[in-house]
Amino acid sequence: MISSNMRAPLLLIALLLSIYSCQGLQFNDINEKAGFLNANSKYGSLWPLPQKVNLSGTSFKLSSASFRIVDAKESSAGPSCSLLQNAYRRYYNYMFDGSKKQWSGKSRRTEGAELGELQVWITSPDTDCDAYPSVSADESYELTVNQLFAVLKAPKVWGALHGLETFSQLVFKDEFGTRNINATTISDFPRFAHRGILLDTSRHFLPTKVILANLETMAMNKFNVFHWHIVDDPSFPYLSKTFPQLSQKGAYHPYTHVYTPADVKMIIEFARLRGIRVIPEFDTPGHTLSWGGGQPDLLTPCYSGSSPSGTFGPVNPILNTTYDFMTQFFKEISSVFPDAYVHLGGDEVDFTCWKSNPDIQAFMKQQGFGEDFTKLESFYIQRLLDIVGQTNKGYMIWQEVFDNGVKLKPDTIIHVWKGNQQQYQNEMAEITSAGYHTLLSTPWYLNRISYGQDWYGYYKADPQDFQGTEEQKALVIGGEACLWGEYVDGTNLTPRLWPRASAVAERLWSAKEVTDLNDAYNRLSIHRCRMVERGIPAEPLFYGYCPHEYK
Ligand code: CP6
Repeated sequence: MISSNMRAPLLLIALLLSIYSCQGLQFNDINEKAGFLNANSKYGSLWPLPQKVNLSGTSFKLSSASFRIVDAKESSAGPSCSLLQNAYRRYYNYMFDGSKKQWSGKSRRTEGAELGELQVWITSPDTDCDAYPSVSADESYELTVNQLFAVLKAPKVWGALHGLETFSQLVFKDEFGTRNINATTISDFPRFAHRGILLDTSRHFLPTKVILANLETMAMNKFNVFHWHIVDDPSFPYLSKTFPQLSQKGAYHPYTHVYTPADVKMIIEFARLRGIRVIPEFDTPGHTLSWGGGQPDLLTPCYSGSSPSGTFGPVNPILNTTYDFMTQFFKEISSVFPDAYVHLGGDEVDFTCWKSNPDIQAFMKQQGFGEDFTKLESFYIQRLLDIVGQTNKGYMIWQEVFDNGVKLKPDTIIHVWKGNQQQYQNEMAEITSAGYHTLLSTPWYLNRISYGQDWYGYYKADPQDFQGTEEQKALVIGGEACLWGEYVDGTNLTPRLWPRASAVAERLWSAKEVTDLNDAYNRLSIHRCRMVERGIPAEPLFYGYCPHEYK
C-alpha cells in the first residue's frame, strides 16, 4: 500500500512524466539527464575527443608572464609562417586573457613545477603554411606535455592548428586562479576528412563579422569546411565582378547587404588561417528567383494558359544564352574561390513552371523527353557540369542529381540531405555502391528546433551506419551540419548553432567507438562554457552554471 504522504511525490512524478511524454521524451531521458549532473569526465573538457589520450596526475603550472609558444628548433616552419605565428597569439590569448581579471582572494600557488613553453614542430619539409587546406590535407598531430616543456609535432600546419586547440583545452584554472596542465600524451587525427557547417546567407544576410565569429568557433570544434550557401530564391548577396547587376537587383540592399570581393577574400583568408576550406554553393536550376532581376531571360517565364503570367520559374534550360552566362559566371567563381570544389546544388526543382511554358513543351517534344521533366533537369545539369568541369574544379551536388541518373565525373561528391533514417541509409548505400564519394547532412538539420536536448540525436547518427562493404564505407568522406536561414539571422545564429553543432563535430572527428552519452554530456557542458568564456554566446545544454560566471 502507498501511504498518503507518498502520494504527493508520486503524483508529481506522474505529472512530470506526462509533461515530458507530451514533448516526445521518454522516462529514460530524464533519468539519463539527472545522472549527468555534477559528474566529471576523466577526459576533462576535451572536445572533440582525440583519438588517443594518455593522462597522468602530475600537473604543472603555466605562468602568463613566462609561458611561450615557440617554433621548435627542428621545425620546418619559422617566423615567416604567419599562419602559425597568428595561431600562437590567438591561443596564448585564449589561455591567459582571463589572467588580468584573476580572482585574488587567495594567495596564488607558487610551489610546484612550471611548464615553460610549447614547442611547435612541423616535421614535413613542405609545411603548407601558405597553402589552402584541401580534402586530402594531413590534419594529424602528436602532443606531449612533460616537465619543463611540451612538444606539438605535426607533419603540416593543419595538424598544428588542431593541436594548439587541444593544448588550450588541457589548460585549467585551479582554486587560486593559476593555470595548470597535466602531463599528457595525445595522438590525434580525424575520422572523416570533410567536417562541414552550411550557412545560408540568402534567406537572411549574415554580416561578415558573424561569419568570421562562426569560423572561429568552427576551429574550436575542429570543423574544416564552411559550406557557403551564398545565394538562393530570396536574395543574391554575392557581388559578382562580371555580373554586378545580379546583386544590384537581387540583394536585399545593393550595397549594405552584399559580400564584396574584399569581404569574400577576408572570409577565405580568415578561414584558411584556421584550416577551414570555403566551398561556395551556387544552387541551380531551382532556388534561383533572385538571379532573375539582374539577368533578364535567365529564368523560365511561367504561363497561365496561353500567356505569360509574369512570374518566373527555374533557370531556362532551353536557351543557349543560359549556358553562355553560366560559362562566364562559373569562370569568375572558380577564380574567386580557391577551393578545388564548388557546390552546384541541383535540389528541389519545381517543374510546375517548366510544364506551363509552351517553348519548354516544344523542346521536350523535340528532345523526345516525353512528360519526364527530370530528363530536362538532367539535360541542364549535364551541360552545367561540363561547363564547371572546364574550369578545373571538382563539384559537389545534392542527392537529386544522382537520383535522376545524371552522368557524373568519378570525383563528384554527392550530398545526402533527404528522408528518414532508413531512406538516407539506403541512399548512402546506393551512392557508394555506384562508386561515388558521399557526404551526409540528413540527421544534422540544425535549423529544426524542438524542446529538449536534441544534440543526443545528432551525436548518435553515424554516417557509416548503412548496409555496405568496407570499400563502400570508405567512400563516405564525412558530413555537414546545416543551418538553413529561414528563421536565422545575425541575432540568433550563434546560440542556435553552438553547442548543437559540437555534437556533430565529435561524431565526425573522434573514433567510431566514442559514443558514451554520459561522458559526452560532461565534456560538452564544459566545452560550451569555454566557448562562452571565449566570447561565443553558445546556448546551454541543460540547467547548471559555468565555472567562470562567478570569477
Ligand atoms: N534551401 C535549399 C533550403 C533547403 C534545401 N535547399 C531545405 C530543405 C528542407 C529543410 C531545410 C532546408 N531551405 N536551397 C534542401 C537542400 Cl527542413
